[in-house]
Amino acid sequence: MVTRQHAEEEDRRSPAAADDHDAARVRHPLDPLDAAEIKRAVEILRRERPVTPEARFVSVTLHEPPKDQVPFTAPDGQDPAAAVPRLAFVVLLEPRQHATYEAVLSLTAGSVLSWRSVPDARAPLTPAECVQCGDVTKADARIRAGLGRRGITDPEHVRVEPWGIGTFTAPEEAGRRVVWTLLYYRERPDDNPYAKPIHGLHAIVDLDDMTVLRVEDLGPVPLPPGSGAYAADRVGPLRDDLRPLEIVQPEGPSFDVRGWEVRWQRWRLRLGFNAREGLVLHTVGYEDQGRVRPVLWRASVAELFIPYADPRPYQGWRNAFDIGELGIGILTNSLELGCDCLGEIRYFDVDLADGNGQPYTIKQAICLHEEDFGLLWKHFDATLGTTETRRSRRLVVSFVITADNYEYAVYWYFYQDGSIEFEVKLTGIVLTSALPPGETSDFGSLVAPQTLAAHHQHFLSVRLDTAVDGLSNTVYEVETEAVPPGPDNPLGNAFRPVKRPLRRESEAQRVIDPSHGRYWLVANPGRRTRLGHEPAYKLVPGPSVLAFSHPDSSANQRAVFATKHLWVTPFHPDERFPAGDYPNQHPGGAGLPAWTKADRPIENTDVVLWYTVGSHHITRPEDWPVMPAERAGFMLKPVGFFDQNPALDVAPSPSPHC
Ligand SMILES: [Cu+2]
Repeated sequence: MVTRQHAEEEDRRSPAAADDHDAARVRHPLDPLDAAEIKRAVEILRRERPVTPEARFVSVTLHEPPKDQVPFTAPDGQDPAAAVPRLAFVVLLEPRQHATYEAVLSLTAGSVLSWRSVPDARAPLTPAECVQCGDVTKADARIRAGLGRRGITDPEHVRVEPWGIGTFTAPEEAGRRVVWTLLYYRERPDDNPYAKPIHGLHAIVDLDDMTVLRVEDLGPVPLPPGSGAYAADRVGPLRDDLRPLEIVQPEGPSFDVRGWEVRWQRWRLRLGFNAREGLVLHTVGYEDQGRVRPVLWRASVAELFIPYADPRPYQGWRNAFDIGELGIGILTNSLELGCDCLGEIRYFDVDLADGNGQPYTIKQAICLHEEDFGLLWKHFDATLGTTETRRSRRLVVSFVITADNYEYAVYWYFYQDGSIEFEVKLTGIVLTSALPPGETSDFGSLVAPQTLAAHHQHFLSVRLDTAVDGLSNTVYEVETEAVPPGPDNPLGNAFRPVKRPLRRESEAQRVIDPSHGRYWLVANPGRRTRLGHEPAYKLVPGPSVLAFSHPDSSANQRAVFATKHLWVTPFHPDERFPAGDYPNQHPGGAGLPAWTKADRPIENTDVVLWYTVGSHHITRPEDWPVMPAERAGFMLKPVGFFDQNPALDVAPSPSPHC
C-alpha cells in the first residue's frame, strides 16, 4: 500500500553521500549498513552474479553476525568490530524471470557468500512499482471507462493504492506477482482522498510485467459529498487559547550517543534499522553495581497485520501485511523538530537502497529524547512530617511510518526503575468505502454522509529475543489463584500467584487473561540473586484482542500469529518473521505455525518471545477526517532481577520546593 506519497517524499530524502572514507571506517558489528556499504554491496553483486538491468532491489540490509561474534557490551576503548566481517543481505527480484533472489555478501572480503532463487516467493511491493502500478491503472481504457461511468473525467485527480492480493487471484493468474487496487478521488488537490472512495472499480495488476490483467467494475455508487479536509487552512477558525509550553534542557540531554550506541542513566543499548522492520534495538542492558546486565538481545516489530470486517465483494479482500508485503523501514517518515518529538532531540538518519540499488537517506528517521513522566516514587512520613519525592524521567526511542492512509508511531520507553515499555500510537485516516445514500452497515460506522469506515484490527508482532542476565532463559506463565477456604485459609482471604514453566513450543501459545492477572516471566534459571530469586523480567500485557476472522479464512491462515498473544520459540537465526519470510501472496502456514510444529523444548535455553499487540478498531465518527492517536502496547518489568527498588538512588529534583 505504498504510495505516490512516498515517491513524492523522495524530494525530502537526500541522495546518500557514499564516499570511500565512510566505507573504510571501522563499524560495530550491529551498526546498520550505511550508504557506502549499500553501494558496495550492490557493486559486488552486480559484478559477481548475473543481475540483469531490469532487476529490482527490494532491500539491502545488514546480515547480522552470529551472537557469539558480538560482545554484549564492549568495554570502553575495546574495538569489537575488528574481527567481525561486515555482511550484507540482499533481496532482489528479476521481473522477467518472475524470480526472487537472496544473496549474502561479504563487504569485508568483497565476495558473494550465498546466492539463491527462493522458490514460490513473491517479493514485497517496492515503492517504485507502486507508483508505476498507479500510472498503468490510470492509463487503462477499462479503468477510464469505469471512471467515466462515475462522472470522473480527470484521472489525474485519482489516487491509486495497490494492495496485496493474498490468495484472491483468479486461477489463470496463478504464479504471477499480482496486486489489486483501491481508487480514490480528490475534487481539489488538497482534499482528503479517503473522503471520496471510488466504489466498485478495481484493477488487478501484474507487477512484474506492469500490465493490468483485468478490471472489475461492480457498478457505480455515488461519490460521498464531503472533502474530508483536515489541514489547518481548511478547518475553519483554530483555537487561539494555548500559551507556549517549552521543554528546556539548558545543559543538554542526559544521554550519551556514540555511533549507534546509547547510554542513559543505567541503560545501555544499541540502535539498528532496516528496510523491513524499521527500528531495531540491540543488546539492551542495565548497569547494576558497575556491571551491565543483559535484558534483551534484540527487539523489533516483525509483522503488522490489518484485517478488515466488511464482507462485501472486494471489500472482503482488504487485509494488509505492512511489514511482509512492504517493509516499515521503507515507509518511515523524516521527523520534524517540535512536531513529532519535543525537547532536546537527537535524530538518527538511516540509509536504505532504492529499487535500483542506489543508496538514499531518510533524514531524522529515528528520534531519541527524554521526557518527564510524572511521579517515580513518593512517601510522606506523617510522624516525621517529611516527604521524599522523586520524579520519573524516561528515555524515548521512536519512529513513525505512513502506510498509505494510516500512521503507526512506535515508541520504546526506558524507565529509571528498570522497566521498558513498548507503545504504538495509531493515527492517520481510516480506510473508507462509499455507501448509497440512506444505507448503513453492521461492519463499519458512518463517519461522514455516505462514507463507511469498516471495522478492522491491527496486530503487531513484537519479536523479543530476550537475554535476561544471559541467553539461557525459561518462560513461566504466572496467574493468581484464590485458595479454597479450609484449615490453611480459615478466613477465605488467601490468594497466591501460581507459576508454571512453559516447557515446549506447544505449551507456549498463550492468550491474555486479565481476570487471573496472567503474565509471563522470563527468568534465568542459572542464576540466583542475593534473595534467592531467579532474576527475571515479566511481560505485562496491555488490553488486547485476537483476530475475529474465521480460523479457516484466508487472512487468518496467513496470519496465524495473530490467533495468540504469546508464542515462545527457541532462537534460530533464520526465524525472524512470524508470517514467514515472504507473506506477499503466500497461502498461509509459514512462520510461527510452521516452526512450532516441531514442538521444540524451550526451557533454559536461548528463547524468543513473540508478543501480539492488538488494537481492535470499531470505527467512530470522531476518527474522521483524521484519527486522534489510539494507543496499544505492553511492558517489561524486572521481577527479582534487582534486590530492591533500583531507582532508590535517583536524586531529588533540584527545585527548592522538593
Ligand atoms: Cu484502525
